[in-house]
Amino acid sequence: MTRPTFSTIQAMEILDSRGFPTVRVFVELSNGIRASASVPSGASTGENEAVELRDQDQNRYFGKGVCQAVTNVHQLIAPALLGMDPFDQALIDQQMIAIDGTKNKSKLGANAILGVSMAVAKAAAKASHLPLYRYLGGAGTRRLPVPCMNIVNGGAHADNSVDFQEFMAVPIGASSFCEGLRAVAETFHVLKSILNQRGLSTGIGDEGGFAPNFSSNEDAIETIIQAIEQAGYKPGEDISLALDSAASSFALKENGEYDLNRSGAGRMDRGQLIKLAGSWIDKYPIISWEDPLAEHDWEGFQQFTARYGDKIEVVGDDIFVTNTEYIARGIKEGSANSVLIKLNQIGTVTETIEAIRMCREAGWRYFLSHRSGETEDTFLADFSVAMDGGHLKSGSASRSERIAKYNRLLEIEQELGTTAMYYW
Ligand code: 2PG
Ligand code: MG
Repeated sequence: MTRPTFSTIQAMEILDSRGFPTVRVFVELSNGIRASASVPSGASTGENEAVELRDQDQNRYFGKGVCQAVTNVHQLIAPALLGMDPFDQALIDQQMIAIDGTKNKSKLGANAILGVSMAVAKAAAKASHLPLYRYLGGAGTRRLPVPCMNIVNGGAHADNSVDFQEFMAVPIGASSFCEGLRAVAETFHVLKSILNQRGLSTGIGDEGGFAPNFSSNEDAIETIIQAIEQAGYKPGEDISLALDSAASSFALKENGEYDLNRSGAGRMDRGQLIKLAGSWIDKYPIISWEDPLAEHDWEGFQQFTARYGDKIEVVGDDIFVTNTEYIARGIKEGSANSVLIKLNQIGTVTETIEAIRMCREAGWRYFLSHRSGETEDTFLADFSVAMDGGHLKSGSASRSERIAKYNRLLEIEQELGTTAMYYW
């Protein structure tokens, strides 16, 4: 077989799930195969994330346009890749990193680079006549992730009284992805009726979870536990809880304190915040806690992990930004025991795989994640299976850009049939 090359690489500006611009890339191979990929975008972003290039033209989308990133795909990336072999994912990604030449992809834009990187992988999978998860993961790929469903949204993802950003229901006791998804989707619906009965809002946040004004952060967690029970499941056995504090979003720049002002819990220092988290870990069936402290609070992360790392998964998101430089430091300092993995934090498929490799070698976990700004692209679903990660968050049982990933996982599970595996 003659190996195909790229015949065209094109990009365009589309809208993400929040109605803000993002990049979609189309790749066509010399054998006529076509693929496209769309880039997600975050709200609670880590300071060291790869740069999402935005036009800053206040006359368009409040400065959030991505025309420059699109132009960069056409003028700087496409000409350099046209003769290349689409199966050379690492080389293609390396080439884009070299053209960019900056440490944080600020010249081309991580949104431009990632769009191409993902579209290349999809085109190569099609050219191999393999599903994307099989192409990226190889012959042994058969494990479905546990869907950590973000059923209550707070923090930067909602306008409510909840300081912590995400409260996820985690179906650890299910026998399959499909049963796990059912358990947490049912919990989501029961939660809605409980909120209704209490006269609380059932409006949703950016990731499709409910975003009512609970009387406290603890009220949020207790209401979720009530929903799990009323849905007929046992908290801690069938369904556990995972939290993402996204603590960088309520950390005070001036003195490193934390301001839980949305719920009215007030200011606290690192020690008090760790103590508060600890009291929850003792009391509630929490299995995983992401960003319990802010991205600069390496010492706090270390203390938290030393205290609770044996009991729960301590996940670093903003602190590591899917970047091996920061993950290596975290491993050395014992800052966590798991890394949140977001493709657009680092900007290429290859570097994302590198981050995962580093976690595996250190005996750390890794947790695949969507962004608060998403599209209908289901790349993440295939990627999570390919990476054998076992943990995935893709929002709630609401909003099609979230459900698209869960639905794709249902398809993959069906395709894998009796060979499919599922466990936390
Ligand atoms: C997070 C993510 C995804 P955002 O903090 O983990 O849930 O949010 O995409 O806004 O950074
Ligand atoms: Mg996070």
